[in-house]
Amino acid sequence: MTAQDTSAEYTLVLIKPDAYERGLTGEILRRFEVKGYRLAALSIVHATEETLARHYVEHKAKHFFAPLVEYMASGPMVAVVVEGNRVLEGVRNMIGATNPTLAAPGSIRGDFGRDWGGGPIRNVVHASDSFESAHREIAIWFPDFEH
Ligand code: IDP
Ligand code: MG
Repeated sequence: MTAQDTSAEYTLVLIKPDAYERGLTGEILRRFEVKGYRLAALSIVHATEETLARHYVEHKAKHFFAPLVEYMASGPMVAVVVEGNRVLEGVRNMIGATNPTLAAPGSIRGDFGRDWGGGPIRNVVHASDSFESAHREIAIWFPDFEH
């Protein structure tokens, strides 16, 4: 918890393999820091398909599940826990819409993502969408992190 925060709230962000490969990690983390959030945990990880299947369990039945897991396992990425009051809402707002072609300019996906045709949507980052998913996802990527 930072000095100005009245309660700790955490979200899980993944800087997806294409963004890590393109060298966007520093720029994306900088945006969270200048917004005023704190980076509470950080790790570079090449995820297994098993871990990704746990992470994306809600999408298991979707047509894009297998290509999504394959894309996310295609190279190393950065996992981050971001902290601050209303950080879940704030970070979802900062990353923008799922489809990077439609994500608003100024958002992370809007500024750094685009459509590459076919396959899974490569949209630069993941962020938890609720308190419950943040709790579950942080436990997957940072099992020792107390939250
Ligand atoms: P989110 O990342 O904005 O929360 P979700 O609906 O949870 O979006 O989807 C998880 C991820 O699956 C997306 O970020 C994107 O990479 C991929 N994805 C979502 N919908 C589609 C689709 O219709 N086709 C291909 N890939 C998709
Ligand atoms: Mg989601």
